Amino acid sequence: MSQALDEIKIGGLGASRKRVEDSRFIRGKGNYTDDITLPGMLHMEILRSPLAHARIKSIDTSKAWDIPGVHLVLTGEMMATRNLAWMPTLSYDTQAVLATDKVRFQGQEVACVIADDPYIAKDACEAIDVDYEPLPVIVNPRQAVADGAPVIRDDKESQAGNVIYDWEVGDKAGTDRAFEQADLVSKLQLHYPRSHPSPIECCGSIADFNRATSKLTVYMTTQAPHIIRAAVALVAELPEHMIRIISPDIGGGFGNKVPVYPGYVCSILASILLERPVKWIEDKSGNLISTGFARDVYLDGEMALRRDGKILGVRIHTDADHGAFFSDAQPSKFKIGLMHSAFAAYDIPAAHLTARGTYSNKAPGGVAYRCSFRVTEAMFFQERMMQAAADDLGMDQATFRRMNFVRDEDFPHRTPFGFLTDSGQYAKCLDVGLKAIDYEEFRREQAEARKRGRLLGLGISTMTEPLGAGNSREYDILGIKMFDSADLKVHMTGKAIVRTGAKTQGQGHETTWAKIVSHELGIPADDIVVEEGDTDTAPFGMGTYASRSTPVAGAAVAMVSRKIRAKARKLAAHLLEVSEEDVEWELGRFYVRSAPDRGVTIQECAMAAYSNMPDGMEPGLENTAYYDPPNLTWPFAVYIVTVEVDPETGVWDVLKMVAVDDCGVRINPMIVEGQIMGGLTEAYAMANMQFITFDADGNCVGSNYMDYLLPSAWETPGFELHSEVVTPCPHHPIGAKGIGECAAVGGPAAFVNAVIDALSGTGVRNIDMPLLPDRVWEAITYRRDVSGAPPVRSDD
Ligand code: MCN
Ligand code: CUN
Repeated sequence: MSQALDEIKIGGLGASRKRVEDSRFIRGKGNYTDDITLPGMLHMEILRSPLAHARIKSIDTSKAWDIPGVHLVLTGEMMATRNLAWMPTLSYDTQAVLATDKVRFQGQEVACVIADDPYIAKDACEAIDVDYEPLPVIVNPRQAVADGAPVIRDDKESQAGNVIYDWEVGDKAGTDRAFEQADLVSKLQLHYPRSHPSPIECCGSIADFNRATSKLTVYMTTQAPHIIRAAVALVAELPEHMIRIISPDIGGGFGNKVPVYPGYVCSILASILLERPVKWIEDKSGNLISTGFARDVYLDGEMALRRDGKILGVRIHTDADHGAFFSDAQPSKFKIGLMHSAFAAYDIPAAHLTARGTYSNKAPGGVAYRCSFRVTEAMFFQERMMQAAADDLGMDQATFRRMNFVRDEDFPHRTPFGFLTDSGQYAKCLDVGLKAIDYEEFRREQAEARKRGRLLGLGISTMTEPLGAGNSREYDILGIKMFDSADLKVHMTGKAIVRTGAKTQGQGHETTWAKIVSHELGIPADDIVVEEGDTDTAPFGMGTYASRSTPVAGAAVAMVSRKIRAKARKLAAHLLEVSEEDVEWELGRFYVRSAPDRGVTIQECAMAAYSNMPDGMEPGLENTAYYDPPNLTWPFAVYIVTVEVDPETGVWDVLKMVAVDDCGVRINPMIVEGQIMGGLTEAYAMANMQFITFDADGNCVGSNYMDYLLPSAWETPGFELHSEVVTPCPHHPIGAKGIGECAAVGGPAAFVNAVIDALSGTGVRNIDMPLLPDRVWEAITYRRDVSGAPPVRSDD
């Protein structure tokens, strides 16, 4: 008779366990970087450039030094004496820590002051006198490659112009042939604007160098503490074992906290020089103008079509504006991230993508923000192109997608750009979505409304996202292979601690990793504590971004649990006095095959590991697993939205939105739903209201929260979520696929497609995001596409 535990009751897989971390967050008891105070701690503030491009003629810091309470004023010149004026980026470029020769974007770090408190430091920054000689400014790729364009990176000897890379992937000849055979070629051009993750907590660090022990401890807001440790070791030439990076609670990352920022480096150098802890907490505008910008890509594509709707081939050209420094974190093999995941869900014989990256006088930008290395742009373009092609063919949007989907029986499927997708039920997800939105009925209503001058629209977007880099064969950052790890220690009373190389920033790892251990070992989730983010205690890992935690670190948690179970089995055999082969496992308990009533619990095995192990067995019940996934995981989703556009004002409202997400096995359904809701909210904000761009002088327009709007519950529409389609990942130990970014990746195109659909018949093919009322109004009134590409007029 089975005495197995009820997995849902103990909080294992499938249980909608409340997030354990929330009990401290909602009580205001979180421990964020800014909550930490160390004895003798000083405070650092940064002076930023008001100009986008200018030669620095001189910097006079004498008045700042004279202010009582100032301990140190750092400039680029001083950094240069220690070879720290420049630092390497995660994409094999260099970035100025503090400007020496020129400033290259508005908001660039020019000097730092370290003082008794942040107010003195701020005042002292204002007392620094910088003499700038303005230079011509570049704010888009067209200007970057124009004849006579100023060379932004004249610091690099090998850099002749402003092009960072020219890159291509796919089958050029095959694609050319597809276009020759096409009955119809559909074209689309658009700009995916800059967007900013804007986590509630800004970036910051507290560096604490102890001369007596030579140990450097840095508390910092980073999504990838081990990469930072390696970077500090290499840049500051400190021994790696003497560096401890602690990433405490993080108030949202969303990609903003992946890069290495000058503020971190300056606080570290200041602490080494002053031998005191130095705290730097970025202010909101500093965060918004200088860190972690995403997107800024011009996409120009065309699709070769057969009259019956079959897609024969796709060509895409991308121009990415990276700002002044190429500082994205992305796998080194792929210059434009995973942009070539575009069209992975569709069965397309041939495709070719060319990509060019250029410098501009804007803050470093590119990869970060809920995107798995530019998948956001890829899926956005894909679904906007699908809509345009269906319209050009005069075909129904749903039918056109369904007929081109990779079919369930065709997995594993090689995408036209070379990825291997392994599972999914695309048509089924679409059907669930169409039913939920009541597709046929809406189309009828839409036609009726049109007769009365009302503009209703429906937008479909699908996305399949490659989540979980590595495998290590293909994916590395700066040569460091992408795998992850988990370390599990079961104490003698059967309670446990699990640590991983990932770093939660709000995703709920403290809740979900415990559930995986529960699922594998039957230890109740409440008996397991999860810890991440301390490089002295956590096993080496590449951190949390690209929704890689569940696919990689989560898999490592399952694998280390299985190692523990294998040892516990030996202990059980010893306790039950039978041979190991006679021992069976059920959740939480080993028993004798021939006598199921005779058993021992996992907790009894744990006690034996410390008190009664068999002769010759190593004591203890602990282990570590490194997991190198065989493939990425490929979640799929369908998002459908209906809108009404007011033709008089261009204002549009969401009528209904449905989301069908298939992320394989859901570890914690409630957390998955939270991730989807959050992602859809961000998608809505990007599509509807978030405006941050640049004028011709390189001034950052929209660099405040009056223009760059963070949606609250008030303006966010309701979302209807569907979870009935579950296609387990064939290679993940528990069948899970990533989910953290899906809705933000696939969501934006659904909104834009809906608004464009509402305008059908006007000839408008594209309005660049955000779809602000004036842009929609302009499109309706003048029956023309509306571009949002910079430069904008500064009074916009
Ligand atoms: N999960 C699950 N079942 C699945 C998949 C995931 O229960 N089949 C759970 C996971 O165990 C985890 C959460 O959902 O608790 C997200 O998992 P995953 O998809 O693995 O993503 P990561 O944990 O790697 O999170 C990264 C992802 C990224 S890249 C961005 S950007 C983003 C996002 O998560 N930043 C966030 N969501 C965020 N949510 C919050 N609150 N804060 C951020 O900064
Ligand atoms: Cu691209 S933002 Mo998330 O991968 O940290």
